[in-house]
Amino acid sequence: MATTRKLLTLAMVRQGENILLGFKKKGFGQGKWNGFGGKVEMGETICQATIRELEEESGLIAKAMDKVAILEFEFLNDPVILEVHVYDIVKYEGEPIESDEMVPQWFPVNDIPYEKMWLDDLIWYPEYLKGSKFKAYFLYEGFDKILKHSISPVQEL
Ligand code: 6OG
Repeated sequence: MATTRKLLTLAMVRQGENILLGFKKKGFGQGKWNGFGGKVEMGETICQATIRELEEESGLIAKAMDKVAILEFEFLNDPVILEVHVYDIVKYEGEPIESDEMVPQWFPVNDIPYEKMWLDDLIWYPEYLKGSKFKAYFLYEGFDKILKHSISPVQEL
């Protein structure tokens, strides 16, 4: 089966012991808490898409960011591979505001609502929270079961 790749972004906003998550009101991942992001559009760099999506979904304007991970998602019997570029937002301006897509809320890092998040988050968030850089791969069957995964630390992304 020929595969196609879709490039997506995911912005993580952390302030000390708290992390900002958005409750997805519609679209892919509806009903789940997640970081802020979406598809990279034609003519746009991954960085530009990360900044645009963060502002559209949370109202925050990224001023400095650091790429921390590349996540690859494959779904059984689906030729589309999602390649998600994850950025830690090191500096930003503005205050979180609700958008059409997301309701932002701060959570203590030791009380992340994993039961209402993608299953993969339980696997890679601890690495992110430790400050590691990594690449990870997940094979899903449907949206609620991970058949296979791997995660490996990297020096640079
Ligand atoms: P739109 O399609 O709404 O962007 N995303 C995932 N995030 C996590 N944590 N796990 C997954 O497992 C994900 N699949 C996609 C990428 C979708 C947003 O959701 C992220 C984007 O930030 C399957 O434009």
